[in-house]
Amino acid sequence: MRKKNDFLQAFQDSSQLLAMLMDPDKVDLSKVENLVQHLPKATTHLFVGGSEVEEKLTEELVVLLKKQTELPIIIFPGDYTQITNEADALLFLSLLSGRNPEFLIEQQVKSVEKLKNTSLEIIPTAYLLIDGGKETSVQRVSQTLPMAQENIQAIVNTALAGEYSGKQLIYLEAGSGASTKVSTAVISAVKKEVSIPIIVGGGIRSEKEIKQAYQAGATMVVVGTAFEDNPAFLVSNSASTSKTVEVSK
Ligand code: 1GP
Repeated sequence: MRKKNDFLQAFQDSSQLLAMLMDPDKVDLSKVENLVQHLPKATTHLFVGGSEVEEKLTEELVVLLKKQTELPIIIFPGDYTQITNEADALLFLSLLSGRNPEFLIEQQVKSVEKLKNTSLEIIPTAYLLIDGGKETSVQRVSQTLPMAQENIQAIVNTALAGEYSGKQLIYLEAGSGASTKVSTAVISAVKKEVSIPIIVGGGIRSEKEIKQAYQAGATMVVVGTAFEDNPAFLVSNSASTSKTVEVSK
């Protein structure tokens, strides 16, 4: 039995969702409890996934997280092997910014055997890689080029093509560790034209940047690297006395 639309519903119920992204390849499983204890208070969801993750690691992390938190866990897969029924929902991504059939449709076809009897809520998601100022792992693994931030019309048209194809969410991705995040100009231009909710991630490191993304039109912001480096990053932005928490490998 597939789950009801709790994840999508969250986008109707709130205009400011915040997901912390955990890459199973980077998280030290023995420190998950500590990691969960230091989640920013505003966190509404956990994303689990990475560009290249050894099979089974995702499931192990999800199972551990489930023991520590009731936050919904969403699979944000770099490839179909990361899909696990232990999570609550799956971003069913199509990399619409690129022209590599492997990430437009082939990975989706490969995932079908895992999904036929799944309990995961499956969310068709238009995934757009936007230039983050440096080569990111999404670019390297997908062998596609990001869209230029200046090419706003092409980004908007690609997002609209996603909406017209039935995607339920638009994900504007600058890439993990991006030096330039998706600009507010890009977010607001997409927001103006599309009617489905927008997720923004890549290179976002502070509360100020999270707020800017919401103000521009993102309904959900995803933070990975800043949280990996220091789970107390949101606190440390406002209180210089907070301690760094060691959690990664
Ligand atoms: C989620 O890939 C991003 O969309 C995460 O990026 O690691 O830079 O936060 P960061």
